[in-house]
Amino acid sequence: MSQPIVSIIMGSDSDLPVMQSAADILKQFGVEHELMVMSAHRTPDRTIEFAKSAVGRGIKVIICGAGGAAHLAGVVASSTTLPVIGVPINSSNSVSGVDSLLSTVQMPSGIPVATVAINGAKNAGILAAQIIALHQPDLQQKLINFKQSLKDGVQAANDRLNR
Ligand code: RP5
Repeated sequence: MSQPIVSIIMGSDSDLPVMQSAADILKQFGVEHELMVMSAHRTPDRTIEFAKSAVGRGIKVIICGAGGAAHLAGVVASSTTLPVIGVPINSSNSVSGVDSLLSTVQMPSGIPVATVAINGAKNAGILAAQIIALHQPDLQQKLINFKQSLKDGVQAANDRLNR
């Protein structure tokens, strides 16, 4: 297996059904990634250590998913200069995910987290790929093809409606 350049981390393995979508789309684009469970609350030292060592391990983008009082993305962003993408998760103990959304998106000035929609792990993966593609023309082409497929899907829907 090659060196991962995107880390996908989540607060609990109960977040995996949502976060798997980020891994799936990165796999589709051929972007090497790793999946890990760590928690801002249950394993705070491990989380800070992960964030501090990510650049040195060759990671380029970090995707963080968490539910409830979702502090994982913010804590990671506090300890790295890498782009951090936050996925608010509607977990079983969550208030429809709005608690996670606000906990992830409402960061203090100076410590940004690029927050996607509640359970928006697929978009997090796409955004990570778009960041990586800034320096990878072959990946850029895959993203162009992907966006074209979305456009084609809309055209196909219109063709079906007017058949
Ligand atoms: C959060 O609490 C996790 O990210 C998860 O979304 C939620 C519930 O975790 P578990 O109790 O299922 O481990 O920290």
